[in-house]
Amino acid sequence: MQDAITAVINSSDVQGKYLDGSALEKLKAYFSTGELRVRAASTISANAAGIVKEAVAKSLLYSDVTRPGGNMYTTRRYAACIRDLDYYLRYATYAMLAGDASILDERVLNGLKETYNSLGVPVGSTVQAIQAMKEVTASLVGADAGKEMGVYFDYICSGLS
Ligand SMILES: CCC1=C(C)/C(=C/C2=NC(=C\c3[nH]c(/C=C4\NC(=O)[C@H](C)[C@H]4CC)c(C)c3CCC(=O)O)/C(CCC(=O)O)=C2C)NC1=O
Repeated sequence: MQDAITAVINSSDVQGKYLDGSALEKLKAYFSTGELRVRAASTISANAAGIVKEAVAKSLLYSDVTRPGGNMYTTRRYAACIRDLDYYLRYATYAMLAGDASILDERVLNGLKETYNSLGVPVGSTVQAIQAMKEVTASLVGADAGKEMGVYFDYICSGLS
C-alpha cells in the first residue's frame, strides 16, 4: 500500500533526486487537507451502518435484484451484499486518508470482477449502490471531503466495470 507521501518519495527516489517543486506542492496539498480527512473518516466510521442502509434504500430496495430470482434475494445473499458495500465504504475511507488508491487495487479490486461474474453478482446494480453511497457520504461529511471520497468510490466503480 502507498500513500500520498510514499508516492512522492518513491518517485523522487527512482530519479535519485530531492523532492522538486511539484513534489513539494503535492505534499503541501496533502498536509493542508489532513485535518479534513481525519474529520471525515471519523464521521464516516461513526455512521457507517447508516450510510450503507440509506444507500441500499436509495438504489437497490424494491428493484429486480431484491425480488425472487434476483442476486440479493434470500437473507444470505442480502447480507453478503450489505457486507460488500461496507467493505467498499471502509476501504474508500482508508484510501481517502492515505490520499492514494493503491490499497483499493491490492485489497479490494484484485480478482473481484471475476468473482462477481462467476457468482452472477450484477455489476451495474453494484455500481448504482456505490454511487448512492457516494451521495449519502457527501451529504454527511460536506462537499470538500465528499469530493475526495468520491474519487475513491469512482475508482472502485471503474475497477468493477
Ligand atoms: C475486502 C475485499 C472483499 C470483497 C470486495 C469481497 C466481495 C465478495 N462478494 C461476494 C459475494 C456476494 N456479493 C454480493 C453482492 C451483491 N449482490 C447484488 O445483487 C447487489 C447488487 C450486490 C451488493 C451491492 C452477493 C449477493 C454475494 C453472494 C453471491 C452468492 O454467493 O450467490 C464474494 C464471494 C464469497 C462470499 O460470498 O463471501 C466475495 C469475495 N470479498 C472480500 O474479501
